[in-house]
Amino acid sequence: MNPIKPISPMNTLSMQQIKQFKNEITRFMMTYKFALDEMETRIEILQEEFQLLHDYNPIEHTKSRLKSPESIINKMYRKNCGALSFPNIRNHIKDIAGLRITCSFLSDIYRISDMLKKQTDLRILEEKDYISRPKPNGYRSLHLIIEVPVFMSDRQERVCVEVQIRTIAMDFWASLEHKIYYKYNKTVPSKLLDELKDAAHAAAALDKQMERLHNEIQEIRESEEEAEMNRIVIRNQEFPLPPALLQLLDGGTSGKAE
Ligand code: 0O2
Repeated sequence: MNPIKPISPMNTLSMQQIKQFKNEITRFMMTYKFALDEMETRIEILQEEFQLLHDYNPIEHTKSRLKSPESIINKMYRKNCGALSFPNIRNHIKDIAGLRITCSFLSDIYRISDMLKKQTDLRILEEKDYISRPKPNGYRSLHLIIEVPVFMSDRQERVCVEVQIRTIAMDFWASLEHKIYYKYNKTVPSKLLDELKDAAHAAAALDKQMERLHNEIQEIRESEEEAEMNRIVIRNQEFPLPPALLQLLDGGTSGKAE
């Protein structure tokens, strides 16, 4: 693709040039939209499969966004990325397509990340674990930069998507912090910064506590299921299954504790 020409005043560009430029940007952004669609479908499949097999959905909600051309250009300047060409933008800006996955529990974050890592046609280019190592301001999340294959009518492209995986508590904190950061135009009073740090610690403690409760509930559920396997209930009357009958079912393995 051609380098993006320095932008001259609009009235010096012909309609034809503007049209062509618009067309190129649309084609460029389109591949990122397709990559996001692809990732969202994969996440929906994982979600549905998990619900069917385990009667549990590890994902609370997902949200995707495409970075605006304006913020892409600003980031190119901010990071001193050199020429404003499409290949250069593609090389330097890895979060043009962003997908945020919000989970209920900490363990779900790593479970989802592992499921994505097992998909052999996805390439994990980068992983930042801000959960095991939170940012100094308290920010926590797991970030993956994933290269996704996108098949179009005349070509295949590998397109980067930034996937952020976090719990509801992490998301709550991050969206508030984001609002405060922009409200104060990035110069937040130190008292507020300290309070935000405290809130981040509280959110982390809540995540740990919820995880512990979740595990306890799972254990209770599993032991109830185990007990259910060995009895039948008819008209509120309980009949334990005779061991001899259980042995008949599959060569004597069913009913035995694993
Ligand atoms: P937006 O609008 O959410 O996309 P870089 O992406 O190169 O600027 P870095 O360090 O390479 O920075 O990327 P990193 O640390 O993986 O962070 C990228 C994204 O994570 C940010 O995107 C935010 O969405 C989120 N993030 C990172 N740190 C913080 C934080 O301290 N607070 C909050 N609320 N979010 C954070 P953008 O492009 O900044 O914004």
